[in-house]
Amino acid sequence: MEIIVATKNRGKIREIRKALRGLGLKIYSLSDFSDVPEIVEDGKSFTENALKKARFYSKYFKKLTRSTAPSPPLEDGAEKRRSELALSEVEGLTIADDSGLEVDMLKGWPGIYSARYAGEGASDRKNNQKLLSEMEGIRISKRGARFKCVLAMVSTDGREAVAEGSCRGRIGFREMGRKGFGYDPIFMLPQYGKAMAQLTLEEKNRVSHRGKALKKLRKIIAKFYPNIFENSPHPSPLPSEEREGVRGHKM
Ligand code: ITT
Repeated sequence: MEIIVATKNRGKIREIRKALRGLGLKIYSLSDFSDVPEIVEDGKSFTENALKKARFYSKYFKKLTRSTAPSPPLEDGAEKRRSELALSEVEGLTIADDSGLEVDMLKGWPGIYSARYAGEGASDRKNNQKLLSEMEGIRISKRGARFKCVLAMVSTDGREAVAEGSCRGRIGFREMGRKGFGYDPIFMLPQYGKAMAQLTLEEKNRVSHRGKALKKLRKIIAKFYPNIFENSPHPSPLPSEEREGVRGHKM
């Protein structure tokens, strides 16, 4: 089965691919396709934005697969991938992630504006530096923050679900580590004595907001499509009696 992860954020894609490994899914991201339209993230919450992205791209790819279905496969690159999708799409899922950092001292800011905290198109570095300077002089006990992630899932047959995860930590005093992305270098995990950017991908997925949401998402996928787990070499995350079809699911 095909899954489209509706993001171009390479950090998110890496973590999502890792967490959904072993289900026999073909995972594409928006970077695999050319000329994909952008959407405005104008929702008032992570959930609104995640659902908006998932619904929009689900519709977009459904239309695309229909319109490209009669054409033969092309040579290579994105166009070929589009054709592959058109040829094999029987059922499929679009997943979108909206996430961000909520800082206690800043009353939950930057929250849904995390990607553009230091301005439209700002780099991770710029966002981190802005936050560090905003937090200058604030003592450690007042530097609490949490990452939040909402994953929205829309299937081609119209079913929808959302899964959430959060992770508490503290804003550090300087950038540490080179792994991960976004605010990871300044997000400290007291239980590890490390910044998120110092964790391996496996460690991050175990404790992070996205990792927790993805764990719930695997269970929702198992309920939506019990067959993919039966065909997979890895065991289903749910006992068989729990594997029933669900509609409009929230975890
Ligand atoms: P898409 O909308 O294409 O998915 P984006 O990067 O614009 O990509 P968001 O609108 O969800 O994604 O913004 C999320 C921002 O929050 C992201 O750019 C990071 O700065 C931050 N963020 C989210 N998850 C993070 C994580 O696991 N580690 C560090 N920063 C994270």
